[in-house]
Amino acid sequence: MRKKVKSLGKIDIVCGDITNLEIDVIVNAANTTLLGGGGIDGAIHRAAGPELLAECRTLGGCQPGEAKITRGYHLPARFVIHTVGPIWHGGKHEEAETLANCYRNSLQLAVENGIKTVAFPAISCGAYGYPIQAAAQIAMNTTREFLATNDKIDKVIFVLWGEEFYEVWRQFL
Ligand code: AR6
Repeated sequence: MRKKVKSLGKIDIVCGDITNLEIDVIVNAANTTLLGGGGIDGAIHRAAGPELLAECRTLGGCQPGEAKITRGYHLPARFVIHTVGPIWHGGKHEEAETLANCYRNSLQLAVENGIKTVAFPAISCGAYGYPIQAAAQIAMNTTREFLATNDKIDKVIFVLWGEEFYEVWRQFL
Protein backbone atom coordinates (compact mmCIF):
# COMPACT_ATOMS: atom_id res chain seq x y z
CA MET A 1 0.00 0.00 0.00
CA ARG A 2 2.88 2.40 0.73
CA LYS A 3 3.54 3.25 -2.86
CA LYS A 4 4.76 6.70 -1.83
CA VAL A 5 6.34 7.62 1.47
CA LYS A 6 7.95 10.85 2.58
CA SER A 7 9.33 11.58 6.05
CA LEU A 8 10.51 14.51 8.10
CA GLY A 9 11.41 13.84 11.71
CA LYS A 10 8.52 12.10 13.42
CA ILE A 11 6.05 12.83 10.60
CA ASP A 12 5.49 10.56 7.57
CA ILE A 13 3.09 10.99 4.72
CA VAL A 14 1.98 7.99 2.73
CA CYS A 15 -0.46 7.28 -0.04
CA GLY A 16 -2.92 4.48 0.73
CA ASP A 17 -5.73 2.94 2.73
CA ILE A 18 -5.62 3.69 6.46
CA THR A 19 -7.50 0.47 7.32
CA ASN A 20 -4.44 -1.60 6.26
CA LEU A 21 -2.05 0.02 8.70
CA GLU A 22 -0.42 -1.99 11.48
CA ILE A 23 -0.03 0.75 14.03
CA ASP A 24 -1.10 1.61 17.58
CA VAL A 25 -4.03 3.78 16.51
CA ILE A 26 -5.77 5.02 13.37
CA VAL A 27 -7.94 8.12 13.51
CA ASN A 28 -11.45 7.96 12.07
CA ALA A 29 -13.13 10.99 10.45
CA ALA A 30 -16.52 10.25 12.01
CA ASN A 31 -19.76 12.16 12.52
CA THR A 32 -21.31 13.29 15.81
CA THR A 33 -23.34 10.09 16.25
CA LEU A 34 -20.23 7.86 16.07
CA LEU A 35 -22.54 5.24 14.59
CA GLY A 36 -20.81 4.91 11.22
CA GLY A 37 -21.24 6.53 7.83
CA GLY A 38 -19.67 6.64 4.37
CA GLY A 39 -16.09 7.42 3.33
CA ILE A 40 -13.36 6.46 5.72
CA ASP A 41 -15.85 5.95 8.55
CA GLY A 42 -17.60 3.22 6.55
CA ALA A 43 -14.30 1.62 5.56
CA ILE A 44 -13.09 1.50 9.17
CA HIS A 45 -16.35 0.00 10.46
CA ARG A 46 -16.37 -2.62 7.69
CA ALA A 47 -12.78 -3.64 8.42
CA ALA A 48 -13.16 -3.59 12.22
CA GLY A 49 -16.41 -5.59 12.28
CA PRO A 50 -19.67 -5.14 14.21
CA GLU A 51 -17.91 -5.10 17.60
CA LEU A 52 -16.72 -1.58 16.80
CA LEU A 53 -20.24 -0.28 16.32
CA ALA A 54 -21.30 -1.96 19.55
CA GLU A 55 -18.56 -0.14 21.47
CA CYS A 56 -19.35 3.15 19.70
CA ARG A 57 -22.96 2.89 20.86
CA THR A 58 -21.75 3.17 24.46
CA LEU A 59 -19.88 6.44 23.88
CA GLY A 60 -22.77 8.91 23.63
CA GLY A 61 -21.59 10.55 20.41
CA CYS A 62 -18.85 13.11 19.94
CA GLN A 63 -18.86 16.88 19.37
CA PRO A 64 -16.94 18.47 16.45
CA GLY A 65 -13.27 18.89 17.41
CA GLU A 66 -13.45 16.29 20.17
CA ALA A 67 -12.10 12.74 20.14
CA LYS A 68 -13.01 9.37 21.66
CA ILE A 69 -11.13 6.05 21.66
CA THR A 70 -12.19 2.45 21.06
CA ARG A 71 -10.44 -0.81 20.40
CA GLY A 72 -9.58 -1.74 16.80
CA TYR A 73 -11.17 -5.22 16.81
CA HIS A 74 -10.45 -6.87 13.42
CA LEU A 75 -8.32 -3.99 12.17
CA PRO A 76 -4.54 -4.39 12.18
CA ALA A 77 -4.51 -1.19 14.29
CA ARG A 78 -4.90 -1.80 18.05
CA PHE A 79 -7.14 1.22 18.65
CA VAL A 80 -9.31 3.69 16.77
CA ILE A 81 -9.61 7.33 17.79
CA HIS A 82 -12.86 8.77 16.48
CA THR A 83 -12.90 12.50 15.88
CA VAL A 84 -15.50 14.71 14.21
CA GLY A 85 -14.24 17.32 11.79
CA PRO A 86 -16.04 20.57 10.94
CA ILE A 87 -18.44 20.74 8.02
CA TRP A 88 -17.10 23.45 5.68
CA HIS A 89 -19.49 26.44 5.59
CA GLY A 90 -17.16 28.97 3.94
CA GLY A 91 -14.58 29.43 6.69
CA LYS A 92 -16.30 31.88 9.04
CA HIS A 93 -17.80 29.33 11.38
CA GLU A 94 -14.71 28.40 13.39
CA GLU A 95 -13.93 25.60 10.93
CA ALA A 96 -10.16 26.10 11.25
CA GLU A 97 -10.24 26.07 15.03
CA THR A 98 -12.44 22.97 15.08
CA LEU A 99 -10.18 21.13 12.63
CA ALA A 100 -7.07 22.01 14.68
CA ASN A 101 -8.89 20.71 17.77
CA CYS A 102 -9.45 17.36 16.02
CA TYR A 103 -5.70 16.85 15.57
CA ARG A 104 -4.76 18.25 18.98
CA ASN A 105 -7.39 16.31 20.95
CA SER A 106 -6.68 13.07 19.06
CA LEU A 107 -2.95 13.35 19.84
CA GLN A 108 -3.69 14.22 23.47
CA LEU A 109 -5.99 11.21 23.80
CA ALA A 110 -3.28 9.01 22.27
CA VAL A 111 -0.77 10.24 24.87
CA GLU A 112 -3.25 9.62 27.70
CA ASN A 113 -3.56 6.02 26.50
CA GLY A 114 0.18 5.40 26.24
CA ILE A 115 0.02 5.26 22.45
CA LYS A 116 3.24 5.88 20.49
CA THR A 117 2.23 5.73 16.83
CA VAL A 118 -0.78 7.49 15.27
CA ALA A 119 -2.17 7.54 11.71
CA PHE A 120 -4.42 10.37 10.51
CA PRO A 121 -6.53 10.69 7.36
CA ALA A 122 -7.40 14.04 5.76
CA ILE A 123 -10.13 14.88 8.27
CA SER A 124 -13.09 16.83 6.81
CA CYS A 125 -11.65 16.73 3.26
CA GLY A 126 -14.28 14.37 1.83
CA ALA A 127 -18.00 14.61 2.54
CA TYR A 128 -17.44 17.61 4.84
CA GLY A 129 -15.94 19.67 2.01
CA TYR A 130 -12.93 21.34 3.68
CA PRO A 131 -10.55 22.91 1.10
CA ILE A 132 -7.54 20.59 0.84
CA GLN A 133 -4.71 23.15 1.01
CA ALA A 134 -6.11 24.84 4.08
CA ALA A 135 -6.78 21.51 5.75
CA ALA A 136 -3.26 20.23 5.04
CA GLN A 137 -1.71 23.33 6.54
CA ILE A 138 -3.76 22.99 9.73
CA ALA A 139 -3.05 19.25 9.97
CA MET A 140 0.68 19.73 9.63
CA ASN A 141 1.04 22.85 11.79
CA THR A 142 -1.08 21.52 14.62
CA THR A 143 0.77 18.20 14.62
CA ARG A 144 4.18 19.90 14.57
CA GLU A 145 3.20 22.19 17.44
CA PHE A 146 2.00 19.21 19.46
CA LEU A 147 5.14 17.16 18.82
CA ALA A 148 7.33 20.14 19.71
CA THR A 149 5.87 20.33 23.21
CA ASN A 150 5.21 16.65 23.87
CA ASP A 151 7.76 13.86 23.44
CA LYS A 152 5.47 10.90 24.14
CA ILE A 153 4.50 10.26 20.50
CA ASP A 154 7.13 8.54 18.35
CA LYS A 155 5.48 8.72 14.94
CA VAL A 156 2.57 10.42 13.18
CA ILE A 157 1.63 9.11 9.74
CA PHE A 158 -0.72 11.01 7.43
CA VAL A 159 -2.39 8.46 5.20
CA LEU A 160 -3.68 10.15 2.08
CA TRP A 161 -6.18 8.61 -0.24
CA GLY A 162 -4.90 9.38 -3.73
CA GLU A 163 -1.99 11.24 -5.27
CA GLU A 164 -3.67 14.65 -5.29
CA PHE A 165 -3.96 14.66 -1.52
CA TYR A 166 -0.50 13.19 -1.13
CA GLU A 167 1.04 15.99 -3.22
CA VAL A 168 -0.72 18.72 -1.24
CA TRP A 169 0.37 17.25 2.09
CA ARG A 170 3.92 16.89 0.76
CA GLN A 171 4.05 20.65 0.10
CA PHE A 172 3.43 21.31 3.78
CA LEU A 173 5.83 18.69 5.16
N1 AR6 B 1 -7.95 5.54 3.92
C1 AR6 B 1 -7.49 6.80 3.91
N2 AR6 B 1 -8.24 7.87 3.52
C2 AR6 B 1 -9.50 7.61 3.11
C3 AR6 B 1 -10.07 6.32 3.08
C4 AR6 B 1 -9.23 5.24 3.51
N3 AR6 B 1 -9.68 3.99 3.55
N4 AR6 B 1 -11.36 6.42 2.61
C5 AR6 B 1 -11.58 7.72 2.35
N5 AR6 B 1 -10.46 8.46 2.64
P1 AR6 B 1 -14.54 11.43 4.47
P2 AR6 B 1 -15.09 13.78 6.18
C6 AR6 B 1 -10.24 9.91 2.54
O1 AR6 B 1 -15.65 11.84 3.58
O2 AR6 B 1 -14.90 14.70 5.06
C7 AR6 B 1 -18.65 10.05 6.77
O3 AR6 B 1 -19.85 9.61 6.22
C8 AR6 B 1 -11.15 10.70 1.64
O4 AR6 B 1 -10.70 10.59 0.29
O5 AR6 B 1 -14.40 10.02 4.83
O6 AR6 B 1 -14.45 14.10 7.51
C9 AR6 B 1 -18.74 10.31 8.27
O7 AR6 B 1 -19.65 9.46 8.92
C10 AR6 B 1 -10.96 12.11 2.18
O8 AR6 B 1 -9.75 12.65 1.68
O9 AR6 B 1 -14.59 12.27 5.89
C11 AR6 B 1 -19.19 11.74 8.32
O10 AR6 B 1 -20.58 11.85 8.17
C12 AR6 B 1 -10.79 11.87 3.68
O11 AR6 B 1 -10.49 10.46 3.81
C13 AR6 B 1 -18.51 12.36 7.13
O12 AR6 B 1 -18.30 11.30 6.20
C14 AR6 B 1 -12.00 12.22 4.51
O13 AR6 B 1 -13.19 11.94 3.79
C15 AR6 B 1 -17.16 12.94 7.49
O14 AR6 B 1 -16.64 13.62 6.38
